[in-house]
Amino acid sequence: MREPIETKINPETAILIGVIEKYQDAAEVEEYLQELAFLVETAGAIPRHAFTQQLEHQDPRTFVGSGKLGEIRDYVQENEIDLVIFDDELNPSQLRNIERELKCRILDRTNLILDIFARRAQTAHAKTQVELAQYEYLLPRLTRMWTHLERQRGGIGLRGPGETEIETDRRIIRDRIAKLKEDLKRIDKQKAVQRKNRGKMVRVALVGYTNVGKSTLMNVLSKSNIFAENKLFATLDTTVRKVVIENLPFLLSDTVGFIRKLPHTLVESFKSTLDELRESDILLHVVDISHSSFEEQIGIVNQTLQEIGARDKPTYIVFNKIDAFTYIAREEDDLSPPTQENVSLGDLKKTWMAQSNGQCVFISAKNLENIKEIRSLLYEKVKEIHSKRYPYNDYLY
Ligand SMILES: Nc1nc2c(ncn2[C@@H]2O[C@H](COP(=O)(O)OP(=O)(O)OP(=O)(O)O)[C@@H](O)[C@H]2O)c(=O)[nH]1
Ligand SMILES: [Mg+2]
Repeated sequence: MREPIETKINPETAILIGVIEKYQDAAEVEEYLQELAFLVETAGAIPRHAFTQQLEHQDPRTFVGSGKLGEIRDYVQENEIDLVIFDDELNPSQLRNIERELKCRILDRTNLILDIFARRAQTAHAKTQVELAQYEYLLPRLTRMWTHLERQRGGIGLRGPGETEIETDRRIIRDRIAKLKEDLKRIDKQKAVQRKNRGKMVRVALVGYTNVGKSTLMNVLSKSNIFAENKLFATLDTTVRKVVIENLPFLLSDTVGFIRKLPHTLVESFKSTLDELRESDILLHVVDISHSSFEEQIGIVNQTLQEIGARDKPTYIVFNKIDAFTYIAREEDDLSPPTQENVSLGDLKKTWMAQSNGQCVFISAKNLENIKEIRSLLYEKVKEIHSKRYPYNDYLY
């Protein structure tokens, strides 16, 4: 039931919608919408405008209030917008109500992330995982009317499973989900065997928010050539490389990046990709220190690690992109309290070094700064585990 995908010549235009809830400040939501705009660009559309509304809570019927929705509808019509994208997961009835009102294609954050994953998936494994997540998302939302027409032309959110005759589709989709789950079980088993065959070598995994430079660092450390670019979710499949520092061999893996509100269906179906993290001995948590909300990103990664049961591993933070770090120095006579953007790299180093007992590094994977430091941290930590695991094998180092 998959239809061929047509590539459109003109990129689609999109507007973004966010709600500022009582406990949030506007700057935070602004930041979120910037991230959503980056996701939209990664998916191949052009973000034209963002609408926000301050509300006590998201509207249970239409996400934003009805006045705002009218405003959005006028904008969509006047500017011939193709897509309206909401910065949160909409439930099936919200989706229907909003579609009825706006009469154009609606995507939510989950759908958008699923679409990007679908484009990025290269291997049969990743494709199966994404397809499963897409069907799981689609099943309760099958009553949508717009996608049906628009699918014929292709476009964001329409790749992968589509909607045909709704009732028969439900059954077909349920069968398909069952089949994909079986396929995944089989692949998972193969993967588990592969991982077992790697023996007892110490395993280190790179984790972190998307686009922080994990693959770039992997390339530096393992002298390989993994795809890295300034887009979200450049990596979907785990890559494992053998790395040797001095005489000490270990396995290094590069994994899928995390993001705020990573769709639950994706986390579920990426279980075996995430097993790589669960089964590693050491995690290197890569952070983009040049990003204005890097601290929040650290929190999101830690929370995701917790959810997948990999929070108890020895974890070392690698602050990357120090070359791109900027801050606003304060005037000496400025007595207002310093904000986060007034903190210098030196101060950040002091804080984090103290907090982590000196067990973190500050590097630029791009400019090859402080690579020696990260290699010696790795050497020291891998050696500790290696010597426990192979107590008689001390000639290695
Ligand atoms: N300025 C600067 N840019 C960097 C550095 N390291 C990586 N980048 C850039 O950051 C972008 C993302 O790098 P990737 O290595 O693909 O990041 P990733 O964490 O693997 O991203 P995903 O696989 O999408 O989760 C690329 O454009 C890199 O060139 C660095 O030290 N400094
Ligand atoms: Mg990557």
